[in-house]
This record gives sequence, C-alpha cells and structure tokens, in this order.
Amino acid sequence: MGRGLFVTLEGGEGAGKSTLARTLQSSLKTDGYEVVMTREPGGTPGAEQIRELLVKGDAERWSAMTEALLFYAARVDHVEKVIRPGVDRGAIIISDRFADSTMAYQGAAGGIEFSRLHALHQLVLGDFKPDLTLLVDIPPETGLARTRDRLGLEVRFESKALAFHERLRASYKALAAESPERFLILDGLHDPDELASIALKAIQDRIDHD
Ligand code: Z5A
Repeated sequence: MGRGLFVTLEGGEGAGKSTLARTLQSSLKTDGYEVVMTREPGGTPGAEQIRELLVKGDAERWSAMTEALLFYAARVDHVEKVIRPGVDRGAIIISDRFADSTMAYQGAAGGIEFSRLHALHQLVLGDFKPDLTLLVDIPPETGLARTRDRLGLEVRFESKALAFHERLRASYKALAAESPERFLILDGLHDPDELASIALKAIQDRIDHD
C-alpha cells in the first residue's frame, strides 16, 4: 500500500468503539498491515495532558466553545505527530474519535453553530479528514447502561443529561447523511464479531480502491 488509510470510529458513550478498534487492529495486523491505534482526545503526550482537562471534573466545568478549542489544540498535535506521518508512510491509522465528535458533542449537543466549527477546522487543519468513518449507532440508554458500572474519573460527558445524548445521536446520523461516501453506520446492538466483520470489509474495500 502506498499512501495509508485514516479510519475513525464515532458514536455515543458505550457504543462499542474501543472494543471494535481492538478487534480491527488485531485482524489487520494479522493480515500484515502496519496499524496504529490511537484516540481522541489524546494520541500524543501533549494531547493526553489536554485530555485530562477535558474528561475529568464537573460536567459544567467548561463552555462548549472552550471545549472545542481544547479539543482542536489536542487534535492539531495528534494530526501533526501521529496521523499524517502514519498515513504518509502507508500505515492504517484507527482513531477512536476525531473531528466528527466535536461537531456532534460541542456543535449539535453543545449548541455551537456548525459553521463556526467548520471555520475552526479549516483554519487549523484545512481539508484534512478521515478516509472512512465507522459510526457505531446505539440508543443512549443502552450505551450509558454499558458504561455505568465502570470505575474511574473520566465521567464528565457520561454525567450529562439524557437529552444531551439524544441530540448527540441525532446529530451523528445527520453528519453521516451529509457525507455518505465517508460514513458507514453500524448497528451497535449487533454482536461484536458481526460488527468487526462488516467494518473489516469496508476497510478492505477502501484499501483495494486506493
Ligand atoms: N469528546 C468531545 O466532546 N468532543 C471531541 O471532539 C472528542 C471527544 C474527540 C472522550 O471519552 C469524551 O470526550 C467522550 C466525547 C468527548 N465522551 N465521553 N464519555 P472517551 O473517548 O474515553 O469515551 P467514549 O468514546 O464514550 O468511550 P466509551 O464510553 O469507552 O465507549 P466505547 O469505546 O464506544 O465502548 P467500549 O468501551 O468498546 O464498550 C463499552 C462496554 O460495552 C464494554 O463493557 C464492552 O464490553 C461492551 N460492548 C462493546 N461492544 C458491545 C457489543 N457489540 N455488544 C454488547 N456489548 C458490547
């Protein structure tokens, strides 16, 4: 493979993105690809430090715009140091969340106009976008129930009201409808192996096509 592939996983809390990412990574490695598994916010030492500010503490700690700026500060570091160099050397980069999360969480659910977030993206990353986005769709009640018993401090977003999570789900579907060539919607209620096999086929199709 010459140029690599940039794949992102998106969806609400507990949709099964991390589980899917791990299976994709191991299957693609077995097939001989260089795979870089990464996440947002995070993926570089500096971006992981910014993550600490974002995912911990009180739910109303930051305004949606402050959040968006922090997510983009972390994202630029991540793209510059991990994603772009990986794609350039021919690797498959799998990122658990990317810019669509900002559109859904800070935009539709948080109330910032999409045009302002598009302008921010354009200013700092230009037209850079994923080659393929796997949207794992799940009713928020089911996703939140899956994560409820989890121990830990990273619960800032989980603690927001159910209406916030409903807006989030609707906005992800709208984003997918806007860019059908980039998105594949997966039913998060399906068995993890079934989800992985559909996702692997979509990734293989992109590799064969490029
Ligand atoms: N955020 C934002 O607001 N703006 C941005 O721009 C970005 C992010 C980039 C980051 O947290 C938070 O930041 C996130 C959005 C916000 N909000 N929250 N919370 P995160 O990335 O660490 O959190 P997350 O993305 O929501 O991850 P998660 O809660 O761990 O969900 P997941 O990765 O989609 O699920 P999972 O860990 O794979 O699975 C959850 C449980 O379900 C686990 O017990 C699995 O065994 C089980 N599972 C998984 N798949 C299945 C299936 N298919 N069936 C049954 N059970 C399953």
